[in-house]
Amino acid sequence: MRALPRCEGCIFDGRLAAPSTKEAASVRLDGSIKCSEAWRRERRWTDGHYARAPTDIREQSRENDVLVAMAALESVRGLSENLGLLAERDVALAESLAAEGQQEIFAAWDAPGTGDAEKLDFFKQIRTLDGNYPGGLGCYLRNARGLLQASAEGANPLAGWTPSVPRDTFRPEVGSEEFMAYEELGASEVGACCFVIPAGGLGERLGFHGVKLALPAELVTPSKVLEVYCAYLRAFQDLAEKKSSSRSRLPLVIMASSDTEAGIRSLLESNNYFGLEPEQVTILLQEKVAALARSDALLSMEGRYKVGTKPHGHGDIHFLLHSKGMAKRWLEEGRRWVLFFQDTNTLYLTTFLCSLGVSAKHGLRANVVAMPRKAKEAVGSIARLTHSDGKCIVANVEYNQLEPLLKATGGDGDVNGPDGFSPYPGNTNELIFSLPQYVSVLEETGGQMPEFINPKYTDASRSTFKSPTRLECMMQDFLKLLPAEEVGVTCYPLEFGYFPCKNDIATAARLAAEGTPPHGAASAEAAVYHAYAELLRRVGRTSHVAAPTARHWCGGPQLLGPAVVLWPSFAPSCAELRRRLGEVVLEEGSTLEVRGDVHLGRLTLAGALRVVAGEGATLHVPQLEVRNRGGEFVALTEAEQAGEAPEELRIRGYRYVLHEVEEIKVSEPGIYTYADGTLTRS
Ligand code: UGB
Repeated sequence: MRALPRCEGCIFDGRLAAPSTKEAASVRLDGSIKCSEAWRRERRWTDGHYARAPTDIREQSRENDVLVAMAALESVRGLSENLGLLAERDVALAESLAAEGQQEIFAAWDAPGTGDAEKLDFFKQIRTLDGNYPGGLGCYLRNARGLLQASAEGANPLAGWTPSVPRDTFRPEVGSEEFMAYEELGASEVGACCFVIPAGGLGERLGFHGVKLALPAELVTPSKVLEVYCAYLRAFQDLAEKKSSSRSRLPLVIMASSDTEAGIRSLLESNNYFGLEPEQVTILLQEKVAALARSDALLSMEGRYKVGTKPHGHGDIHFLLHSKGMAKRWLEEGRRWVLFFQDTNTLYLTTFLCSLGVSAKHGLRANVVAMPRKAKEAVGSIARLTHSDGKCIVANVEYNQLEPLLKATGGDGDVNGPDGFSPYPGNTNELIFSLPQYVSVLEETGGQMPEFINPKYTDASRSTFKSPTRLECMMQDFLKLLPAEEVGVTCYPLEFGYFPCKNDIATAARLAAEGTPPHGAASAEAAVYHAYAELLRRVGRTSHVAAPTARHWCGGPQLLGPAVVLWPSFAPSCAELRRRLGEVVLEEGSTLEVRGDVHLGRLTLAGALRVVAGEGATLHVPQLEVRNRGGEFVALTEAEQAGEAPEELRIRGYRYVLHEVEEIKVSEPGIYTYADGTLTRS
C-alpha cells in the first residue's frame, strides 16, 4: 500500500500511521485522513486532524480497510452472521467496537431476519455516540478503561499535587466604595459579555419533576429562576446602552439535555422569553455518553440492541461552545467576556458587575467566584495546586478529595481558621473568562475537559458496579487548563454567597440538624430575601431592617427576616440602589417588592408593599408609611405536604399567604410622584 500524505489539517504537524494498522483509522468514511489514534492520544485531541486524500488513495485505502475489517469481524459471535446487514460505515464502527473489546455485546443478537431494524438502530446510536465525543467512541472507551483501571487500583487522582490556599483572592466588601468602583468598571464591560447556564441536570435530589429554571426563586413575587436571570440581563443591557449610547443585546446560552430541553423551551416560549428577544437565546443540546457495565469498559446494554446512556456532566458546555462555533463567533463580534453560572442561585447576579470589574481591572484570564466555606462542608473548594514537576494551577477540589489530599501532603486536614471558616473557599461555580483566551484554549483542546469516573463498586474487589457508570467532566475543570497566575478568585461574604436549591425537604432538614448548609428550597428562598435586605442595610441611609427569626418547616429550619425583593430594574448595582434609596425602616414580618425606576425617600413599612414603575416610567415616593396586615408564610397541612399542594410548595413545606398589600404602580411612560396617597404626573 502507498504511504498516505501528511495530515494537512493537523495543527500539531502530525504524522500518519500506516492505514492498515488497527491503531490508525487512516481514511475516514468521507474519504478524509486523520492522524493515528495513538499519536492523538499522546497529545490533546483537537479537530483539524482531517484532510482529504487524493481520490485514488482514498478508494484503495477504503477498500483495503473494509476487507481487513470484515475479516476481523468474522470471528465475532452474533455479529458475523449479521454482517450482510451492515452498511460500509457500520462495518468500520463494528470493527472499532471489536478492537475495543466489545465483542460480548453482540453475543445475544438474533440471527438475520429477526430484529434487523433494531440492529440498524443500534448502529445509528453508535454513530451518534461516536460523533458526540471528541475523538470518537473508541477514544471514549480507551479513556474510560484507563480511568477505571486507576480507580480499581485505588489510585489517587491528585497524586503529585500539593494544595495551598489560593493567593490572588479579591474580597470587595459589598456596598463599599471599592465594591462600587469595581461595579462601575463592570458596568462599562457588561455590554461585551456573554452568559451561559448549564441546565441539563434534573432536580432528582430535590424531588421536583419540572426543570429547575422554572422553580420560583421565592414565593412573594413569585418569579421563576430563569425570569430573574433574564431580568438581570435586561437591566445589564440598559446599563450598557447608557454607557455606550448604542443598542445592546446580551447573548444567553442555555445548555439543555434530553431531560430538560422540552421544559426549557416551553418555559421560554410560554413567557415570551421573559422580555429577551428570541434571537438572543440559544439552547444547546448536551448528548449523553455510553454507560459502562464493567471495569474493562464493556458497554452497558439496555436490551439487545440499545446501549445505555448517562449524562457526561456540565463540562460538556465547553465542547458545545467550541463545536458549534459559538465562542469564536462571539469573539468575532467583538465580545470580551463570558460568564458561566448554575441553574438555581439567583444571587450570582447581585454581585456580578463587581466580579466583572475585578476581572477587567486585574486582567484576569479567569475569575472564579467563591464564598466562605466551613471545613468539611460538602461543596467544592478552591485551592492552589502545585505539582511535583513544578506546574501550578488554581482549581476546584471536590470536598471529598480535599481532606485526604491535605492529610497526605503533611497537613492537619481541612480545619476552620480563626474566622470559623476553612481557608479553602467554596466553589459557587460562577466563572468569568476573558473571551480571547477562552477561545484560544478551546482551540487547543477542542473543548475537551479533564474527565473522571466515579463507579460505585459492589465490594472491595473493586471489579463490579452497583449500577452502570460513565466518564464525567465538570465545567469548572476548565481552570485546570490554565496556569495559576492567570486565575483570580473573588470572594463575597456568606450573605451574597451560594444558596442553590438542590436537596429535598427531608435531606435539607437532616443536613441542617448536622450543622451543614441545607441547600434546599427554603434556605434558597430565605437567602434571596436576606441578600436584598442586607443590601438595604449596607447601601440605604440609616436603614433599619428587622433581624431574621427562626422558622421550622417539616423539621427544616429557615432563618427568615423581612421578605425583600429588589428587581434588577430597580437595583442593577449598589451604586444605582444608593441613588434611588433613602432611609428605610422594615418591621418584622414585612414584605417589600420594588421594580423599575423607583426613587424611595423615607419609607416605614410594617406589612406588605409593592412599588412598580413600568418601562419608561419614573416614580418618586418621597415619604411613605405603610401599616397593613401584609402577608405571612404558613406551613402546609399534612394532606398538602403529602401531595395536595404543588411540588414547588412541597419542597419548601410552606406557602405564602397575602392578606393585604399596598400597591403603587405606574405603567405608562412618564415621571410620577406619589405623596399623601395621591399619584401625580409631572
Ligand atoms: N448540569 C448540566 O448542565 N449537565 C449535566 O450533565 C449535569 C449538570 P449539579 P454538581 O452546588 O455545591 C456542582 O448537579 O455537579 C448542570 C459543582 O461541580 O447541580 O453536583 C445543572 O443543571 C461543585 O463543585 O451540581 O456540583 C446545574 O446547573 C459544587 O460547587 C449545574 O450543571 C456543587 O455544584 C450543576 O449541576 C454545589
